[in-house]
Amino acid sequence: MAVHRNQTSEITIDTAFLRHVDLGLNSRPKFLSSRYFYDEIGDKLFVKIMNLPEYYLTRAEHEILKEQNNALISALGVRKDTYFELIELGAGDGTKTKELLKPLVAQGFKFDYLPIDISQHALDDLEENLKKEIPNLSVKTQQGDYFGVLESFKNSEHPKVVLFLGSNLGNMEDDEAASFMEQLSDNLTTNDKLFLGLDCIKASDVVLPAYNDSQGVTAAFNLNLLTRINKEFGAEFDIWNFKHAPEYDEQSGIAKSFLVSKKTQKVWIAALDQYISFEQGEKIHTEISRKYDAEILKAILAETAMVIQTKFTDSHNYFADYVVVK
Ligand code: AVI
Repeated sequence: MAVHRNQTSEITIDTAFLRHVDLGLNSRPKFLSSRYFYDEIGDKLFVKIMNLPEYYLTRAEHEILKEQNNALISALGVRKDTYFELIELGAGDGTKTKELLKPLVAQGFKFDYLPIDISQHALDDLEENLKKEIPNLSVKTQQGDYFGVLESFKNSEHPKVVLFLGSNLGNMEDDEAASFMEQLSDNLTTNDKLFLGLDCIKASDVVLPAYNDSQGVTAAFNLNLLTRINKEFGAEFDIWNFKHAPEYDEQSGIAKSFLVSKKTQKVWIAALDQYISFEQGEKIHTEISRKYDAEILKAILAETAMVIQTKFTDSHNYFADYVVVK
């Protein structure tokens, strides 16, 4: 079992994750959340995914930020004589965000860049990199969960621009995305703007390869969830007995990833003191990657006070960045 030691050197396990494994693998159909993809190995695999030829999302959004940054800056309504806070949900490696940060600094806008992430490690790496690349940028990293940190800015008298890039919203079911947006809206005022990056609904022959790349990196990313359960909970998954299987429905724009059991098998999970049985061909649903159009986004925003102000797309119309206001 993975050994996590706390400050008093006791061995700890992630009990929320363990409860989730118990619930998900004892349900019919079985499920596990993609939230748990991102351990140290998962983070590295995701960086590899973003650089894969088939994974068009990152390149398309990068193109929008790079080629249209002046139009973006005016749509965000920021002014050179008014200080603002540029808050990013999820630190990432900053590659795309730099395309916005560089012109803002070069044109003399007054702002602090406040990336929020649960991982202090990710924030430290980003801060170090930004110090080298954009020395005049003021970076104030915020470790914690998004809403905890946003809450602390709620009463700030300065306008805020909140970035939520990379189609991260797409990893939520629609009802979850709607309540996420409601919470976000509650933390924004009419002076604030949300800059939201979403993958567009498009043909299956573009979407599916992005989730089933020829080098097998996405398969390794999905299967790493079982390896993680092995390490953290003393489970005995043989990952060769499972295969990565993505699906995409062009009509709804919903991509889903599954792990499929290649045979009838029982898998021991020590921390649950339990065997989990699998039929041959039985699936574990591990991820949703929803694709959007403006109508779907409007439906998700329906219960919030927010509306779409502007939409930017890349040259292939693969990806869209929306400016959303209250
Ligand atoms: C982080 N998220 C938006 C990615 C996506 O496209 O759903 C995660 C991912 N899963 C497989 N490949 C990439």
